[in-house]
Amino acid sequence: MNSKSTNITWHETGLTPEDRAKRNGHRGAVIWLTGLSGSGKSTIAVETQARLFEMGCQVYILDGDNIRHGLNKDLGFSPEDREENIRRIGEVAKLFADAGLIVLTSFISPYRKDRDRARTLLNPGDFVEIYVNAPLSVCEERDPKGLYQKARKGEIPEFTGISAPYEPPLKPELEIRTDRLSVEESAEKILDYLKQKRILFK
Ligand code: ADX
Repeated sequence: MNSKSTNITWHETGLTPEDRAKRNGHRGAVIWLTGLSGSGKSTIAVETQARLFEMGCQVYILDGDNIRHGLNKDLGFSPEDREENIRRIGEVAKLFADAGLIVLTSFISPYRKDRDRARTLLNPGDFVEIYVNAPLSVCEERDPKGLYQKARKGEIPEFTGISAPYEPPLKPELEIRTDRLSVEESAEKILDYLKQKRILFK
């Protein structure tokens, strides 16, 4: 989206990311979970958040269904609306990361270009794309909200995986096969990555 405002300047605010990281024991970062509905994004986000919180980290979840009740309640599921959904979430996640938090985002985010754009908002290394991958048949079998069944009956138009596309990441930092790993193992994999990359260093 082009900027409408002119005559605006950027103000430094006196605290650096390093100041915050030193106090928190971790850098601010965006952990971007992408995958089909029912792939396990929210479940993994909740488990990972609990583990990080337990360790004393500043952590927060931005979740598709929740954000669509508020900030993004004016958006539907057309490609344009999904693009705007992800654009706003990218910006919000960036602000939270600037504030020093580890942000877990849980959105289908089906389009590669939209995820790539969110990545450009962060410093290299501070955006961790995680492909939460379970075969469509498994997601459909789980169908936690009964939406696949509705989509198959034609009651939900443009449903991801059924009548709207999902573009898997080409080079995600991590891939988690939720049909093979438990929720605990999945969260462990994320924590290991954060330690290995020194996002988490306490
Ligand atoms: S995204 O594609 O724009 O990233 P988002 O993650 O915010 O989607 O929202 C997805 C959630 O909205 C799904 O988990 C599901 O509960 C609900 N939903 C409702 N309609 C659709 C649809 N047409 N396609 C996908 N998800 C839908």
